[in-house]
Amino acid sequence: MEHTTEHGSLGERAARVLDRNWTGTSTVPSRTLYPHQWSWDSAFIAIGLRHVAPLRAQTELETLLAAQWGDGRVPHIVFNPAVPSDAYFPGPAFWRSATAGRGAGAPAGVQTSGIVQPPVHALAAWLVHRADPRLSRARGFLSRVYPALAAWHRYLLHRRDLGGGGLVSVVHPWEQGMDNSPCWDAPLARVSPAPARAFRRRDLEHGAAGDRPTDLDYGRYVRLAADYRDGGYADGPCGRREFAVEDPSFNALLAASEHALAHIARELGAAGTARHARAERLTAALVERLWDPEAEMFFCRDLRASDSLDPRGPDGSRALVTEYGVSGLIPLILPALPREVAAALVRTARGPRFGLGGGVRLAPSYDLRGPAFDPHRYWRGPAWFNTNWLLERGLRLHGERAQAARLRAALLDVAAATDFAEYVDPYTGEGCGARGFGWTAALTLDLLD
Ligand code: 2M8
Repeated sequence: MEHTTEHGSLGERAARVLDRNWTGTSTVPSRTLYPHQWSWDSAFIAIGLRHVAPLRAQTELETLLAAQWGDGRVPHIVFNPAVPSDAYFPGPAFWRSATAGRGAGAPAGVQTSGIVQPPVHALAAWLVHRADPRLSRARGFLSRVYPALAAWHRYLLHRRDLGGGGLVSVVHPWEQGMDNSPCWDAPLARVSPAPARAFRRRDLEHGAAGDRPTDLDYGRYVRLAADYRDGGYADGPCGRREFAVEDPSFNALLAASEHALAHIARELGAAGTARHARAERLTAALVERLWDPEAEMFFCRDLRASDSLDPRGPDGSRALVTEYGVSGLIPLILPALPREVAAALVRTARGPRFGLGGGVRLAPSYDLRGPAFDPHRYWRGPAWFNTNWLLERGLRLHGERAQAARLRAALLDVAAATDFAEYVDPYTGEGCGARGFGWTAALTLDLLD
């Protein structure tokens, strides 16, 4: 498809979206639905911004890291004080970071949430540096962000290895980022929802109810977040959570970012060897704990389901949630993935569940044949640009050039046709959710480069 219209080239249109979403220090995912700074959105946005505004890309990451907590966590939302506090739910009055998070070292000068999101930031920082190394060196960009990124990874690896097997657990579906994925249905079913009268959703003022999570989902999100907050956002043994899941995508992104931290360390004159080794250990732990060779898929591990099971016995596998979410394909981004695992994942991506071999425009967020598949409901089927961008990278990394090129072309076509939609129907490419969405525009710029 030709990407130039009377409104300018696709790259110019994408850059204009990022200009409109820029607040002066960071970029909002959407002016309407998400009017603050989101953690993994900012990482993807920086990856695109680096091509058109490298200084802004560096600032994007620096702003986020300035809100880091003393214990190393990078909060999933940094609230913009200029936006009315009830514009988004749950807002600053719900999270109460400065008070409830004091024990965990929440910063005093900025209001944030208390949960995290996938650690894409070191990967983003490295890519941002490489786009303009002269500017980066002149500003000391890497030497400023490196300690914060190292502390962030340390927090995840030391405070969040709740299963004790070398992988990080998420304690809320919002942490993993694919909020209402069917992968969470079983672990969430144990959580008693907060009553609907206890909160007021704001998302439905900007998005169609049929494209968003249900009220029951929200009740459970609110319950989990409120319990975590009321426990002072503590993670250690006394902070035992009702929901604790090891997720393939979250851990794969941590391993990819650990490789990126190794590159950053080397650029700064240190040895990166230990970090590469850690990334490889994470990759090995992913395969050992989450890979199912018969299914040819990575699955989530529900730590609470395994509580009653002997983790060494054959029943330990029952703790795997055998739903095919796109999260299970994301480890394809890892260079140290065993060759046969990578080949099997490519088969799954091309097969009938994800359709990349034919049948869909973009890979869905969930199994096309799964019982819970819904082509329009948020993370229960629609195709998203960040996950497809990661798959494109993974396919290229493992030598699947033609498949990657087809996916890249489809991403650009769909982004152009939907005015940078938040997510799309995987079959038709019809846009859903917000338009002028931050990471869709940013990753378009990255693919165009
Ligand atoms: C969505 O999540 C937020 C909560 O964090 C929401 O639904 O209000 C998810 O798609 C998440 O992955 C994304 O980072 C966020 C902002 O784009 O929106």
